[in-house]
This record gives sequence, C-alpha cells and structure tokens, in this order.
Amino acid sequence: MMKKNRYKSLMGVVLLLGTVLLSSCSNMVVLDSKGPIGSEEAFLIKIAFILMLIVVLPVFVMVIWFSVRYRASNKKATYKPNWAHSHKIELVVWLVPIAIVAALSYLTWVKTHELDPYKPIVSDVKPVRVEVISTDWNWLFIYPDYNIAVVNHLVFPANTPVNFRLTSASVMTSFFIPQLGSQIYVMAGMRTKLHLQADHEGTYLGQNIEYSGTGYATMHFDAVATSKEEFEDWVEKAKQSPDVLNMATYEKFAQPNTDYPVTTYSSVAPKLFDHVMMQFMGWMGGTDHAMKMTDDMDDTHHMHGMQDSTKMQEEHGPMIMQSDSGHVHTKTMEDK
Ligand SMILES: [Cu+2]
Repeated sequence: MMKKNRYKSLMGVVLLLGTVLLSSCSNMVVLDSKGPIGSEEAFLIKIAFILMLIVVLPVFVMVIWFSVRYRASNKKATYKPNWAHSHKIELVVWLVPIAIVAALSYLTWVKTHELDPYKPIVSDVKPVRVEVISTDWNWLFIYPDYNIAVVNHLVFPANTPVNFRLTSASVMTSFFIPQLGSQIYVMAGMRTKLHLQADHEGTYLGQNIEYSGTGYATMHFDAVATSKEEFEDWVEKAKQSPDVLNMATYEKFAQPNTDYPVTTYSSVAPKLFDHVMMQFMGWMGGTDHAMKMTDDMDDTHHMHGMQDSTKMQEEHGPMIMQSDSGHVHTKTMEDK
C-alpha cells in the first residue's frame, strides 16, 4: 500500500515536471534571439547549461547505476563497509568542478564586459537614439533626432544600433525586449543606458519585468524592427500626427493609467526627458538645473555617499547628479 502511494506521487512529480518543461519550450524567446546582444547572451546560457551537464549527467547515471549494482540482494558486488578514501575520486571531484568554474568565470568575465549595456554597438550604420520614460504603467519613447514620440509602441530600423537613454517617472521598472537581449532597471531621478540591435525585421515583445503595481501585468509594448525605408515612412507619418507632447499632454499621460492607447506625437517639449529625470532631484536644488542638463554624462566622476556629494555641492556650486548601481555620480555645472 505504502509503496503504491509513493509510486503515485513520484509519477505526479514527473508529469508535472514534463508539463512545465514542454509548455515553456514554445515560449523560450530569450533563446530565440533576433539581435547580436541577445545571441551572445543565448550562447552564454547554452554554454553554461552544457558545462553544468558535465556534472549533472554522470551524477544522474551513477545514482541509478549505484543503487542497482550495490542493492542488498546483489551478492556479486564488492562489499567494503570500512572503505573511506580514494585519491582518484578526490582528484575527480575537485578538479572537474574547478575546471568548470574556471571556464564559466572566464566566459562570464569576458562576456560581461563585452555585453556591457552602456557599451555602444560597433556598426557602420548611424544609431537611432531613443529616450525611454516609464510611467504607471506605460512606456513613452521619444526620438530626439526627429522630435517625435510614441506611447507603448517602439519602432526602429533593423540592422541599426539603437541607443536608449532611460528614466522612470514613477517607481522602479525594468525594460526588457527578450529577443534582443539585456534587461535594464529604470529608476526615477536617474538615467541609465542600453544599446540594442535587431538583425531581423519583425515585431518583438517589449515588457516591464519589475513588479510596479496595478498596471504591471499589461505594461507591454510592441518593439517593431522595420526596414530603413519603412522606418523613414513611419517617421514622416508621425510628424503628421495631430497630437503634440507638450508639458500639459505629458502631465496627463503621466497619470496612473493601465491602458493608455498607442499614441504618436508630432512634436515633443524640449528636454522633456531631462525634466522628468530632474523633477525627482528637489533635494539637490531642483529643476532649475534640469533644463541646463546636457546629453552626455559619461565623464562624471564617482562619489560614494550623499554626504560627500552635498559637500561637493558646497565647494563647487550647483551640480547635476545621477546614480546607478548604488553609486552617486556628481559633476559641476561649470564643466560644460
Ligand atoms: Cu558608479
């Protein structure tokens, strides 16, 4: 009776595992990459998986082999109750994992630097610049070079690097187009960067993958990679849109809203991205500096801790700040 129950529950686990594995197969978009960054990341996932199989496969084989061979009823198997140590086994169980960890470390170190989200993609094609603002619970994409914007719909040419600058108008979100690779966190009062490219035309899922409240589940957008001509047509069409994104329409858009429709704007308030970012910097002296803010803050230097930066401010006058991964970056306005 006991045996039968155990068998049943084991079958249940096997069936459940099978269902989970099979049903997720069709949704493995991360491995079905459509761009150079995503492909490299998919490669890393696959190579890490294969390297781990070097341990996993022999373990699974030996679990079955040992339990069959050394079962109590098999009198032919060697019985050594006092056996304790083998140099050969010690060598294998130490050297193999060390080799695997070394290989994984090397690959991860090299690829992490290669795939740094801040690193521009090397290409002969001029990149398309997009400023991304996440709100509760929509995405705004501003094209500073064309002075147009679009809500919940990202259009860009394939085979062209896309340089994103991202900020949040509310809580922390996470910007992710799985088939292009590299998710990045987006925070209020801070600017982060991401460089992606699509090698194939198509419509890919873009989403927020950081839980951000009521509208989180529907905070998706289409990321459409088009031909060069189609992109130019789209820009021309966007410029004809009757909707404009001035401060008033932005304020309305930025209100909590779960299903803001896809809207194209034929013009955008100047420096809107910087304004959104700096409105959270009131403790720094506020939005006066925001409008003076410049595009590139790569030459910012590091400061660690708010007290230090306040001291810097007293010494150097007004500063602009941004922070990522827990660091605070400061820079004097006079530098520009
Ligand atoms: Cu830093």
